[in-house]
Amino acid sequence: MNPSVIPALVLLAALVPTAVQAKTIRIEVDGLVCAFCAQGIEKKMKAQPATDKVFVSLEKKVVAVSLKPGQDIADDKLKAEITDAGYVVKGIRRSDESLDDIRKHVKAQK
Ligand SMILES: [Cu+2]
Repeated sequence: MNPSVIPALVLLAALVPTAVQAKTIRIEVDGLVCAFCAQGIEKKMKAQPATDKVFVSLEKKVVAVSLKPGQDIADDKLKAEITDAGYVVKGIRRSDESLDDIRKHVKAQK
């Protein structure tokens, strides 16, 4: 191997895990109508081993979960948990934003 490419490879190896690992999952949920819905879904998300913290916006129908370092929850698992509780998952998006940032953005969104 050409020695000049080694620093580039080392850099790439250092960047890849942080690029892949999401900090938070933002889920758009249909059917959240009252505080009991919000509470129930928060409880379900908190019961996941990879969950650090949960934020639920009843008004914007958004559930956001911050993940423990190096951990994740599969989309299928999220969908199953939310569907079983009687709600409809409209979208799942992973993000590098903190839960606080998502909370701010959701509250500001029209
Ligand atoms: Cu409800």
